[in-house]
Amino acid sequence: MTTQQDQTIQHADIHDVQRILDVLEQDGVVLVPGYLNPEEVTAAGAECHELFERTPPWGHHEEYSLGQSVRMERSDVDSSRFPILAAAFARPELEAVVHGFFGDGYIFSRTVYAILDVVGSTTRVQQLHYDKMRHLKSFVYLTDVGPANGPFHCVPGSHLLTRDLQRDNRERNVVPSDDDARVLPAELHEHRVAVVGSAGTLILFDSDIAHHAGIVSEGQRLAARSLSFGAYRTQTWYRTDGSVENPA
Ligand SMILES: O=C(O)CCC(=O)C(=O)O
Repeated sequence: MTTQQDQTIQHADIHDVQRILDVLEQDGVVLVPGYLNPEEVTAAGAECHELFERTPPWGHHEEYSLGQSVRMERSDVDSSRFPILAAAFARPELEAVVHGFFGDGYIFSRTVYAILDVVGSTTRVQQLHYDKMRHLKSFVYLTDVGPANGPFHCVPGSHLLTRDLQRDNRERNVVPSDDDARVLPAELHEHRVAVVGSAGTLILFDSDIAHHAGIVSEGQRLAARSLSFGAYRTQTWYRTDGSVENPA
């Protein structure tokens, strides 16, 4: 069973950094309605389509069954051609959140994705999971997202459980496998919340939260997201078999 978020996902203003940090610590997810205004939403949407259709050399098409996903490093983004996307993930208020979340040495909005999900889009992240390498995700809806067009789902509070599950690994710089990151107590499925919101809404979430990508049954969902990390991301990380997962 899935519930709508009305009572479950807390809202905050992007300038209220302390409240955002408090809610992230407690719930692992917070919603910032109106992060982009309607003009910015329209312009960001057009920039995403430009990325899909005339992909610059620094953009990488991700494997996607249907729909689109283009990944890029923010430092590569040509801000004269993609001004709104470049600015959306570089805002000082957002950086203040990332700094408060990770402390010194944080890596701000390093990687950015533009994503179009349509009926029939399938990806592995549609299964309930947490992310192998912890990060803070800034996820902006660029279309209105209701129950049918692929709302992000998560289980508020579950980041505390997975943080515990990964404590030993993290002390040893070990990342779990994709399969390990899908081993979750069955009851979590019952507590998933569908995060609906209007275009321009920002969802900030701790990637330790149990979550899955939206599944579109009608219409489509356009979105963009950035990933921010703590200083640990510059260290070398290993798979459980001892091979290097992320070179420093
Ligand atoms: O596309 C979504 O709804 C969110 C997917 C995502 O960020 C993830 O699975 O890590």
